[in-house]
Amino acid sequence: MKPDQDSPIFRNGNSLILAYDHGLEHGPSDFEPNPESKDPRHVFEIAKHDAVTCLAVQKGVAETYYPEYEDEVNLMVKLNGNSSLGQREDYYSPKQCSVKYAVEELGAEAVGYTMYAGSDHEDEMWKEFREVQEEARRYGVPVVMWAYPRGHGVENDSEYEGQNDPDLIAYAARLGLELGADVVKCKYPGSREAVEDIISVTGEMKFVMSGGSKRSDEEFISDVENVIEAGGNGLAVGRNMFQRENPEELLDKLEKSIF
Ligand code: FBP
Repeated sequence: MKPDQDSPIFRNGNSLILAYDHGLEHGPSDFEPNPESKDPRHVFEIAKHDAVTCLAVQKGVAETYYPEYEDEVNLMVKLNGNSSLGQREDYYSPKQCSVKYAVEELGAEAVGYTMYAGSDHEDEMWKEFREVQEEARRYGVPVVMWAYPRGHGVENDSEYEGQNDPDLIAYAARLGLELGADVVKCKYPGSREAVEDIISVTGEMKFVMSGGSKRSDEEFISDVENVIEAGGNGLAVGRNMFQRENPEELLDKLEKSIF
């Protein structure tokens, strides 16, 4: 069963996903610009803002902190992830949590899964994603694919400049539609026109922009507005929120732009 548009992670069809899995993906150095963000409660407090349609965290953070916030925050459990410490021949993001555990034990309203298109481990990740997608359908919760073209298949292709190439991002995004994601989250491809090109191949699936490293309010809002004007559906943002001292000001502005 495909989840309906009434899922709480959508508001007027759009989403602002606050992502806070950086302690796993990048390590505590991401918290240094704003040490308050070391404490998950600080980010759960940010997620109470009306503009935030859900907070995406890993299983351990959800287990410990979500019970205090379940009445005020919608939870997305990120099912896989990888640290920057592990050494592999190519990109792979192992799964740590099932959809069943995320929904039944943690109270998730949605699940997220990273897919590295072009990695030597693509087949393995497709298999894991198949299980995630089919289980999510049984529970009626939306599946968000973090869609990144990364790995030997991408780097070795001389036609492509790498993971920021708009054509490659479009291919990774299209995989989301083909494999049954409800939302695809991609790096900003550089312009409104490039977002339009990507969205032209993603059908009914929703498209949200990935926040990326911290930049000024103006630059950030301009990229988000380009995404919305191109027909996109919002963003998944981490560092541009929790590395700021007053993320509420930016959230107030983004609420107007996205919804
Ligand atoms: P940011 O807005 O900080 O980029 O966070 C969004 C996110 O998808 C996080 O969920 C994740 O930790 C991070 O980006 C991964 O980014 P990358 O793999 O590019 O380092």
